[in-house]
Amino acid sequence: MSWVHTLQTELEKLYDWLENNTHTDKILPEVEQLKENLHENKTILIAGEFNSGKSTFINALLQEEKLSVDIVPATAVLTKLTYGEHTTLYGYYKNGAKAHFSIEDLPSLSSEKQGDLTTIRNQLSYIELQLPNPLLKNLTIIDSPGLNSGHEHHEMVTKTNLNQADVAFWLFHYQHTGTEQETHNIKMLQEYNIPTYGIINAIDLHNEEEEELEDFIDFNMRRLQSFFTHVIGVSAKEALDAKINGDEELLYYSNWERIDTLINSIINDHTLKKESMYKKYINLLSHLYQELLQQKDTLKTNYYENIVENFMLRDYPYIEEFYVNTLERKKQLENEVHGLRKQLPSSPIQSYDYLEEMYNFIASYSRATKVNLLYLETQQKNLYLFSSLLKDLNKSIRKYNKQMLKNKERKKYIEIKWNDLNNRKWPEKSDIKHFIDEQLQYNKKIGGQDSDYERINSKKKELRKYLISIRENNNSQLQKLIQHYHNNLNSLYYEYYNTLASHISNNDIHNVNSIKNIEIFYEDLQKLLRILEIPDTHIQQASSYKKLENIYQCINNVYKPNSPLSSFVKYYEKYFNIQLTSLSNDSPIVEISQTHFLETIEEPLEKMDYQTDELYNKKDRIEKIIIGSVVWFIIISFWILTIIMALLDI
Ligand SMILES: Nc1nc2c(ncn2[C@@H]2O[C@H](COP(=O)(O)OP(=O)(O)OP(=O)(O)O)[C@@H](O)[C@H]2O)c(=O)[nH]1
Ligand SMILES: [Mg+2]
Repeated sequence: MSWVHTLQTELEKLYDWLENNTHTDKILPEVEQLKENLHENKTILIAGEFNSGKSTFINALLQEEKLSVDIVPATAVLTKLTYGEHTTLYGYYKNGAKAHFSIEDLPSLSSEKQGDLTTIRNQLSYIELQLPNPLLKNLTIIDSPGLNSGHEHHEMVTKTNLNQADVAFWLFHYQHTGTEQETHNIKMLQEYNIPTYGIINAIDLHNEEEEELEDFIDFNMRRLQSFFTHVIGVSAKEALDAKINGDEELLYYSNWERIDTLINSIINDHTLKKESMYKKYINLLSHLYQELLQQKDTLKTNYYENIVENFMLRDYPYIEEFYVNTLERKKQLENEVHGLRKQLPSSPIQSYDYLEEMYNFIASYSRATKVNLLYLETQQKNLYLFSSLLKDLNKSIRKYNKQMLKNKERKKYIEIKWNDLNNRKWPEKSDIKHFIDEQLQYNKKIGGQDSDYERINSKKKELRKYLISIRENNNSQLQKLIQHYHNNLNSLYYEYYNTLASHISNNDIHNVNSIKNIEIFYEDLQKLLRILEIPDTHIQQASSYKKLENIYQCINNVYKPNSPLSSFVKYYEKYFNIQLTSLSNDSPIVEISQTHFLETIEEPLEKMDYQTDELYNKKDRIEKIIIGSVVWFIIISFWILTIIMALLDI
């Protein structure tokens, strides 16, 4: 994996971390910038005090006069020169927006001139000038506003964009090299760890008769050796002229050859970009460290350590005991409620005994709780009355059933008789008459049974109403009992929370949230170190990484798992998470079955209606046939007798 890829992945991870992290996202733009830089050309920053010839120097590098040059502070905006097929101008606003500008706007955008674009210029972070210049294919050049121009925003612009550079040239003006202010600014550049070359410009102004140029350079070299390993004297102005006009001699005097060599060696240096990117990354870590250090201080770990220590010694033992007791009482109350709820009938009421049992169950609570005494009294009367009504009714049913049994037997007897009469060829009239009498008597008896049956049924209805009211009394009393325990449970919670609050809020409940912040910070740091654990010694040996590790260690000492702080948060969560059990008040709907209380009632019998007229008709028909047959027999016999007597001639 190439270092570019490795660093890219790391930066992305870091970016995500910063985005999700609650403590800081301040350096997010820096990470973004670095991600962009990673894929850009090597970048050379041309810095120096105002008027030292920076823009002229860049023009000489480009061999064309592209940038504004002036005797008064000219460059007002950091100008980034990159390669492009066509000359194009972009402006990057401080808020991150990017805009395209016409190339004609370059002078008024980049230099300190009053005009229409002044307001826009003040909003810009930097501008990018794309040029089809071959040098820019390999190198990006940044022209910066002079650092002591008197315009404070020039310095700001330069400082905020320093991290874009991989290497820097510090341009001194021949006539004032290494003033106090200048050395201060050079030091600032070096804080960014950017390799910097010292260039003394405008050596054309040197008077060889006064001092050898080489001696002058050597002198300054020694003076500035703490800052630069190389100090080169050049004349940018002469070099530019020479290049534009093809003047070899002038080019020689401008000493520009040294610059060309230096630029080539920078272009060909294959480790420069990597070194520079890692340095920037380490710088970024150092900024992150500063940020996190500040955050760590706001967490006031020592303060909370003391609070927790006090809590653990003074309040914790009491609260823990109270907590355990409350849990125990809660369980008892819940069991009671559970028991009561189980008593709510959920299946058909099976027997009178059941009602009595339920009454006794409720009554058993009378001592412990506020069972309504009026309920007990009324319910007892109700039960007594119900039981006597039930007895009476059952007695009537038995009597009715007994009568029913007799009637049924009678019915069977009459039916047999009827069949018998029907089967007879010659039923006696007296028998038929007798049958009619018996049937009449039977029907008379049955008429009384119908009214008995109705009476029993209406009594049954009454009893059912009674049963419902008893059941409802019981249920509502049970509900009251459940409510009573429910209230007890609620007051238990009140008591518990009040006691808890009085103990914990003395130390301030908000502390817990603050301690949770320490926890979050601790976990975030843990994640961060894991992200930074890349197998690159560049990072792990960097002091900024070590410093980050130190912050982690500091927090770890206070907030590791099972430390008093982390235990405090856990206890807090345990104590405050006893849940209120919600008890529903609805009772199951109960079917009331009567059959189990009462004797079975026989259905009343139908009246008998045998048609006896038929029997009489049958008897008449048979009599007529017999009489007819006898008459005919006599006639025929008489007739035959007459014939015989005539034949015999008697
Ligand atoms: N004699 C001489 N004059 C130079 C040289 N280089 C630049 N100058 C002049 O110095 C003045 C300032 O040059 P610039 O290139 O604008 O200087 P700068 O550092 O970009 O200035 P700011 O953008 O204002 O910070 C101009 O008048 C240039 O002509 C040089 O090598 N010799
Ligand atoms: Mg300039």
